[in-house]
Amino acid sequence: MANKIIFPDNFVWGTATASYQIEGAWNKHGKGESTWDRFTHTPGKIKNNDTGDIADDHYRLWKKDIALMKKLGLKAYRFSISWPRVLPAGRGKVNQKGLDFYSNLVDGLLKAGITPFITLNHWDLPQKLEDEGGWAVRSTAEAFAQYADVLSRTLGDRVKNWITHNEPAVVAWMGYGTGQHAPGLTDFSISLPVAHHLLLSHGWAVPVIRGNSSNAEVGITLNIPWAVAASNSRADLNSVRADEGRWFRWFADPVYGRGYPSDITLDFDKMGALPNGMNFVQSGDLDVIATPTDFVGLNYYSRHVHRAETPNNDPQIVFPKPQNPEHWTEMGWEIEPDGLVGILCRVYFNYQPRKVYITENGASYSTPPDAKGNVPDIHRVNYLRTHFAAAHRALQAGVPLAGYFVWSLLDNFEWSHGYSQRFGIVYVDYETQKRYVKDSAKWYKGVIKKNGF
Ligand code: IFM
Repeated sequence: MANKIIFPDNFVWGTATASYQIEGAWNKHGKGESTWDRFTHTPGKIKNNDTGDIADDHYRLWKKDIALMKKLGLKAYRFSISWPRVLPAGRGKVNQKGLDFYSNLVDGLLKAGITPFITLNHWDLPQKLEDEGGWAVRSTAEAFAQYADVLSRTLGDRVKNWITHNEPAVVAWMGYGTGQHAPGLTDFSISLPVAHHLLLSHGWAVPVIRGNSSNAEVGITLNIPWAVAASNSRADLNSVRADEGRWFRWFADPVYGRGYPSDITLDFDKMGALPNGMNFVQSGDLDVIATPTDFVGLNYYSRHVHRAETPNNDPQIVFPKPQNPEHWTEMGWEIEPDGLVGILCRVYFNYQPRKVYITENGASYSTPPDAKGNVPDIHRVNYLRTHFAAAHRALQAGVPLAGYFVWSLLDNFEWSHGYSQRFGIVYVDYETQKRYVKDSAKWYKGVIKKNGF
């Protein structure tokens, strides 16, 4: 029999969600329009033209969802705030009903014994701010600091764990560079100031939150794949360097006081993304961005194998056709638990964050409920088991891993894939909004209870 894997006392076992992916109520009770509302309401942007207008109807069903979390024994819940629900114009007048929603949610969680972890920006920027230039302009970073102030002043007495941004790389590169995400722009020369203003706003928000919330811990969540080369050829190795540099180091290096990585600056320059150099970086900005944080959140899902097949050796990830659901999730993402050990060790030993959380990890499988209402999502159980074991190996190697948030509590709106991908440990019937606890959730409940498996 395999040895038991037991996690440290007080290990934080949670699940994560994001406002636009679950809340619905896109125009209720004074909420302003977000960039994701605008994007999904534009035909042709999202698979099946799905929108988050209703999503999991969590705005209405939040009490039931907390009861569900309590039943699963979750210790913590990571959720994000819809900025335009609280500040419809992005700054200025507060929408009290929107703020009350989150205040009640926090009270409900605390009453259920669940620790709230708030993410301030999980991508749904107020459209009003986008109309003024979005993340490409510095004033949006200033507005973010005001938004952080409103939230931490109101909830900071009860919420002690704050994440400024979720995966800023995705906003910058996919929202403004490739256009697969809102606001759907396709200009890398805009992406670079976008990335900078996201990071700057993070740096400005950290002391604001600390000032409003005594003993608060503040961090940022970055996405990081396990990038490996298909061969030892210079081109393949270069592809790994360029891709992980663009997706991870471009954000982690400045947050940890190293400034922007020069090799990637060169890459951006070569691709014409820096027509005016780095003129969006003002004096003192890099010090602001490097404001010390309490933790880093890492989102890990998959391994990326790089083969530089394109004529100009652009970073290229090889995605062979998914064959076996034990090796590939339905997103077509390759499963590699060892990659989790790899990224945790790499980030900790390289950047020395005070603490690390896995703020997202999970798998998309569409397993439906059977006639009895059970959801036998065995592949997700295997995915989680092997990744939890990997996280434990990283702990043994000395990584100060403090918690693990499974993505996601509920099946939800998976961005450009609409509702076609299901990441939840709880199945959602979108017609009836009925929730079905999947086998993975039942298994996870046991892990939390035993603090291991
Ligand atoms: O659903 C997303 C989440 O919003 C951000 N990280 C990756 C998840 C799965 O694609």
